[in-house]
Amino acid sequence: MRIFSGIQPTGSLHIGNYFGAIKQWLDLQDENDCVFCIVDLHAITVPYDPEKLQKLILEKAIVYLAAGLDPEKVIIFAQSKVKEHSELCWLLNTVTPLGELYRMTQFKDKAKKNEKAGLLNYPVLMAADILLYDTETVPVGEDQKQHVEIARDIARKFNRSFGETFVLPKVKLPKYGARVMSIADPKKKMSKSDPDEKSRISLFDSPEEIRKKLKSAITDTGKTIKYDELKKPGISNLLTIYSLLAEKEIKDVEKEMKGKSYKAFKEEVAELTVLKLEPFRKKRDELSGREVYVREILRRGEEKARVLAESKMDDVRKKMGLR
Ligand code: AQP
Repeated sequence: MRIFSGIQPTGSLHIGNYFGAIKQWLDLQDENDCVFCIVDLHAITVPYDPEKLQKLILEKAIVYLAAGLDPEKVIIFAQSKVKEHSELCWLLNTVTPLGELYRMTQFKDKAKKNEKAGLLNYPVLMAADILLYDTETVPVGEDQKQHVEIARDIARKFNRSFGETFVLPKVKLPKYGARVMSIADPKKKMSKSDPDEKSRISLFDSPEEIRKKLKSAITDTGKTIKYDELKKPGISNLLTIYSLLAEKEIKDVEKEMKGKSYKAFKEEVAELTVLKLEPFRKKRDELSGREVYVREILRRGEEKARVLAESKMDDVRKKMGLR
């Protein structure tokens, strides 16, 4: 199966990105043809610092490798290096109804602060990323489900107008962890752009930072450690995080934590998080000193991706009467 997914080189990756996206990628990399992109063209749809962009791209490549993606098995590259993404985005714009773009939840949220055409177009570029590689499956977190669905609609519309060209992609969400919530406000999803640093656990937070953030995690006025998203969103989120890290069912974690105070439970979550994130930190430190090697992986990935993208675009241009 062809798999495609990506992460924006914005901010530092958190455990939500890991459980929503990267963990699924690790499970898929052995048996499938995987293309994992660092979507820098998406990252520039919100205000950003051009001076820092290349550094952030390299950092994300390091995260992919530190998490365990094997560059011998998967293609890793930066989106802007393969020009076909932008070209296909433009062509897909010609079949995409504007009304559907205005309905996208992420656009509505982000446009409050920054209403730009690039932000409205974000899902069309994402459709181009996915359709360019004949992708069958897109493993992402829940917030991206709507964007994969619109990519499928765009593919259908294009095929209807110009003849069978694109595979219709399907979204793949993890069974648990598709929407890890903020630990400072468990009604919002954990996000790298949240200005409150205490809202997320980043993959490379130090043990002290992890302990401090979890100590101040929002719970409720009750006493029982029980999963109930509506009445106990904070505790439910912490139970989810613990169960994902421990690879245990939530009901088993509830039993294990029965009778403990919220304070003691938060300490347990913190210690397990420190333990489980330690290998990431070690691998990242090791890879940070091997910049040339990481750049070479991106370069090789880019070459492989370009071969696939060029061949697809030949077909698309022909179908559209552009050659
Ligand atoms: N809280 C989350 N729980 C589960 N999955 C999540 N993802 C993001 N947040 C959570 C998934 O991570 C992948 C990469 O996300 P992205 O870089 O495209 O940006 P995003 O979805 O917008 O993630 P952030 O962290 O909220 O970044 P900002 O703040 O920059 O917008 C996607 O598969 C996403 O579903």
